[in-house]
Amino acid sequence: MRIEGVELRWVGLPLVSPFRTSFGTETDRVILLVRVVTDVGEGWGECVAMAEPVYSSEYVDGAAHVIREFLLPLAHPDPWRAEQAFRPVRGHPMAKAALEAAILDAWLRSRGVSFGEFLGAVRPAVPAGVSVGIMDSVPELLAAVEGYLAEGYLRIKLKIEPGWDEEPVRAVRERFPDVLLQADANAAYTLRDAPRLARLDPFDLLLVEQPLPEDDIAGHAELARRLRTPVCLDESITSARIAADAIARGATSIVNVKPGRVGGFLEARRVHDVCAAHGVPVWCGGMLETGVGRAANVALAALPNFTLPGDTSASARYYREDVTEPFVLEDGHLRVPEGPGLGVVPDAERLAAFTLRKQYIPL
Ligand code: OSB
Ligand code: MG
Repeated sequence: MRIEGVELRWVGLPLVSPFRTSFGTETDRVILLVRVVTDVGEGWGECVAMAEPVYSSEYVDGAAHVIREFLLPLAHPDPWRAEQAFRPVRGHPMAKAALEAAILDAWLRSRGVSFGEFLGAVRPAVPAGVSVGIMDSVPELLAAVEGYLAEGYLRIKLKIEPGWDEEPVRAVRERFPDVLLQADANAAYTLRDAPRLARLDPFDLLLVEQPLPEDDIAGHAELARRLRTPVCLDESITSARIAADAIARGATSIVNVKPGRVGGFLEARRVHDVCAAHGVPVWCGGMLETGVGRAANVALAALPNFTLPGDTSASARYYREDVTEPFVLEDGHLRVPEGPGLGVVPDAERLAAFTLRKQYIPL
């Protein structure tokens, strides 16, 4: 396989409803799609960076620049060699993950192997949770949660921040006593807020996700000692090595795995493996992906140590129209695609309709 060039494509998709987190409100997603062109076929990857550097330091235009100027010249058709070749470029895991995914998709398609088979999927479908944004009022939140449960979602995650934590969590728990429930703070608290976070303990949460800043492993370890609710890290876990370190220090007893955050699917599998070796369960996070990123995430979420439902929701939770055929909930699950590579491709017409800008870079 020889890489002939890469197309970068900026896609704009309105969200079905605004998504508010402790770091901001998303109403439209700008997504960078990467299409690798090789002598034996194409491959697709989705960059999960957001338009602005508010979840992590990466952002769409920065990622496109890094791919074009620094990663593409180093690219190799063998996915492991590509990953190695990208190492001299510091950081930029989302840019690396997008290009790696596109190369991996082309490589797998040329071999007739699916992402699921390649990664080691052990389930034909994965249980779906849903991440519910911060709302203007508790009644509005309860209505949203009720709607998602009626659709069949198997786990609810509530976004929290100081001032929107105990009250909404209590309300959801009282109204839905048996639902699998967890909370995500996106680094909105400090260790001084430990007593306030401990007030979530009575509500039987599966976990509280990333309460403290991403570089505060020691703080999370101290917080974990003070909470009954298990602490789960998202933003902090940027590699398998950091996952092992955070586990050893007692900072995380469950791990959110996002391939974009750790630099690719090969590293994501290593995070899964190192967590499994420590008896730490993992679940698949999300970044409001289109069907391109979702297809690969769903395959990853079918690995054995993904024992909690992920933020792998159906296409309709995010977008009125997806760029691929939509992922749909079946009995609360998403089916793992079975075709070669991602098992899905963007629909040319819809893709063209949503494209804001594109650039082909021959190698
Ligand atoms: O922290 O998990 C997060 C979305 C964008 C950025 C960060 C996060 C999220 C979500 C939504 O929680 C996950 C999804 O449904 O894709
Ligand atoms: Mg999170």
